[in-house]
Amino acid sequence: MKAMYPGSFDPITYGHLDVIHRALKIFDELWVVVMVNPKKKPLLPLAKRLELIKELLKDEPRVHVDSHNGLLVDYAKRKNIKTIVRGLRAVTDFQYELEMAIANKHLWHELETVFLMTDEKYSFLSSGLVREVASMGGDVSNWVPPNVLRTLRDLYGNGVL
Ligand code: COD
Repeated sequence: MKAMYPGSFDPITYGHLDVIHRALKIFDELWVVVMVNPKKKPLLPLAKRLELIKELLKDEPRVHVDSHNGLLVDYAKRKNIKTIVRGLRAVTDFQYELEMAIANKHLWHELETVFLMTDEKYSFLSSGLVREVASMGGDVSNWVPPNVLRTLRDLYGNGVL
């Protein structure tokens, strides 16, 4: 069975990677899709986010990394993927995730959203936190993989290492 894990991944964190590896225990194939989120102005360009994720998942033949500009359901329909994987960290995620899941279901009734609980050790971790701490020179090396760290270092200087 195939599933899709959509997100902004700006940048990808160990929290995202944990969701991906756990999703692979449930699904045979996973499409990790970097979406253009009209509500968010990204730190990293789409091409960079894609490159980082492809690098990280290059040895995982069951993962396909792609991008999409437009409605999530249009991508899902085109690829005939009927399951979306999302991560849940805290109650603060719930309202947003619920709205998205219901809206997507309205747009394509065959679509189901499956939620994976965050691993306890990543429950505080978000791309936004990484961006904020890195931009102020804080150490994010426990939160993002080395290729992301290098990208942030190039952007903000050596303080993040
Ligand atoms: N532990 C577990 N899960 C995590 C963690 C963590 N530490 N960090 C993030 N996650 C989860 C998030 O909860 C989310 O489920 C997923 O990983 C991706 O997170 P982000 O922040 O990278 O991505 P989002 O939330 O910005 O993605 C939103 C979309 C881009 C998917 C959405 O805006 C979208 O679908 N846009 C396309 C247009 C569209 O179809 N809109 C209508 C939707 S109803």
